[in-house]
Amino acid sequence: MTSEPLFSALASVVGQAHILTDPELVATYEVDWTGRFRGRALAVVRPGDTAEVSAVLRLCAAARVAVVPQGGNTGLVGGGVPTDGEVVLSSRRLTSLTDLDIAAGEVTAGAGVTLEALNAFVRPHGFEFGIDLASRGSATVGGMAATNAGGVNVLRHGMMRAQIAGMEAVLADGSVVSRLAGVGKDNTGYDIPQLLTGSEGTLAVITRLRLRLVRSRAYRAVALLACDSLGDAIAVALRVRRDLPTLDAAEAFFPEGLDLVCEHAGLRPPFGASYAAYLLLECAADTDPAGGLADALLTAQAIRDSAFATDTAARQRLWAYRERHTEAINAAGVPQKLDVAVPLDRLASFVAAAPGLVRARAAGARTVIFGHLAEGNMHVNILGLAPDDERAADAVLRFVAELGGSISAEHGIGRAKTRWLHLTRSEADVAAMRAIKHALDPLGQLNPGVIFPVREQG
Ligand code: 2HG
Ligand code: ZN
Repeated sequence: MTSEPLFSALASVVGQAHILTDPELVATYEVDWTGRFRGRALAVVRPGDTAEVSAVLRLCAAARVAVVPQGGNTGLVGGGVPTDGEVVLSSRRLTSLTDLDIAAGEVTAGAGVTLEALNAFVRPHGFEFGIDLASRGSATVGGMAATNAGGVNVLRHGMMRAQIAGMEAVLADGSVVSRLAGVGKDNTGYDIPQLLTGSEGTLAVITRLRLRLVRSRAYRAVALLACDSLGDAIAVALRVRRDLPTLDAAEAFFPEGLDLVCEHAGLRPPFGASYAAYLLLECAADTDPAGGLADALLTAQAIRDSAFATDTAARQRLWAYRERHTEAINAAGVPQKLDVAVPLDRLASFVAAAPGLVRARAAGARTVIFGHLAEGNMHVNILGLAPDDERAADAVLRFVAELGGSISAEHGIGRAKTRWLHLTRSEADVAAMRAIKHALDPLGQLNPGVIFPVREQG
């Protein structure tokens, strides 16, 4: 059947300029940031407000064409790209920023507002957003809510879920659910915004968010520390966390990743020698936290070398060693990305064992690990594998499950991890999730193949 009637109905809703079918224009929406997940979209539709999103979903449901919601397309598990013939619903035009409430520290943002744009809007008023991540220039708040994004400040402010005071979203049949009106307490039944947070576009299309903000801190201090083992780095991080409520970030990386970053970005290594583990700490406060951070580290004998920074440029130079891992890895090849968490007391053994598990299944593969130490969340990136060779991934994820961890700590299940969902979610859990999916999207219109394998959907 021809798609022309659907295209012209969609064009009459969003305007001809905002339905893209030209393969050249559609191409960037069809592939994810890593280059691993690619598909074919029937069209890309860019609605300009909630009413248009609703009309688009109604038309697609009537035509039985599935819809893939997409924000900044910075996801890493293939959850925002089409497979074969879906309509991509892009949130890029949903960029309203309204109702900044200085007293409550809240703002209402369209789903397509980027993290950078949100911060630019609220910073002049003394606020910032509690989540920060390297893709801040492109990642949208709608995508961050749909995936319950984490980032580098989770230890202080929690994940995206904790920043959401309200939400407006459109269900698969076009109906609009909304809890944006800001009362601080509201126990009137199921909390739909929280249900939709982390649902990866499978239950609804998020259109607007009521977001909690945090107060900007005037001073920041960063320390990059070299340690002889991850165990030492964990001990230092836990101690600083206990002593300094100003601690904002505690990130870890290792020599393999540091070498790759330095080579890719043309950076000089931070220290004269190479060490087994690196720990990056950042404190933020209303008064200069540098002295307190240095004092807290003075007695930590496990630190072999250190670099400190307070001004913005010097802090960014230290952060670059951590933040540029993702791009450096991608420049080296198309990675398989495992985003896992294990209990902190098992983290060092996990990191020690993971590269061996990979090598045993793929002798030439290269494993690069880095991540968010406080949550035991490590990004295990495997380079040098054939795209469909998932034996190494399988071994690592099974090991994570044995250790009592999570097979996806922050990026989500997407299309990449559906076959392993059962490792850490029980049959009853998955059945309950399917029942929710079926109740809200009985035709399986939204993001088929994400979270649940496609055939078992609904
Ligand atoms: C980060 O922590 C992101 O920088 C990306 O979650 C992780 O590239 C990755 O594997
Ligand atoms: Zn991360």
